[in-house]
Amino acid sequence: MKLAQSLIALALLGAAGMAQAAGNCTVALKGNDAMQFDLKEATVSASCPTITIELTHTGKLPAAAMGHNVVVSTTADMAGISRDAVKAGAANNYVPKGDARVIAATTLIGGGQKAKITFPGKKLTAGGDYSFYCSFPGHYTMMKGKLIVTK
Ligand SMILES: [Cu+2]
Repeated sequence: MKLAQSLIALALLGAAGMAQAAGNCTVALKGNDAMQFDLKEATVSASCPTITIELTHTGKLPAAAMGHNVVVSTTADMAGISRDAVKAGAANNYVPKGDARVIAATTLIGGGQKAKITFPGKKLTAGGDYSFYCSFPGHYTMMKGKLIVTK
């Protein structure tokens, strides 16, 4: 009995240690037909080897009418990228091509679809001012959140 308890305690300690070492490396985000994300902020760690952002469109409208993506950039670059995104058009998922300001961006999806993007944590700096947002024309003013970056 005592041995079993010790083993469980050890297992729990091990799991907690691993979770801490991995940091917060995944963000799961939902977008809907009312032009809303379900999160206003998310936290990731710059020490993550890989950060994953998963977007689920929980609505029913097609991408042409209510398309959503997730773009990550500094908050300062958000408005400029969103402006250029309109010019890039749907064929480019409303993401300016080869734009160094874009840290990460998913494809554009419609209702019932999912998109996922991964990028190295080292592309972010702990304590920096970052945002995630949808760059579909007219969406970023409502569909945005703060990306908090820890060490
Ligand atoms: Cu959108």
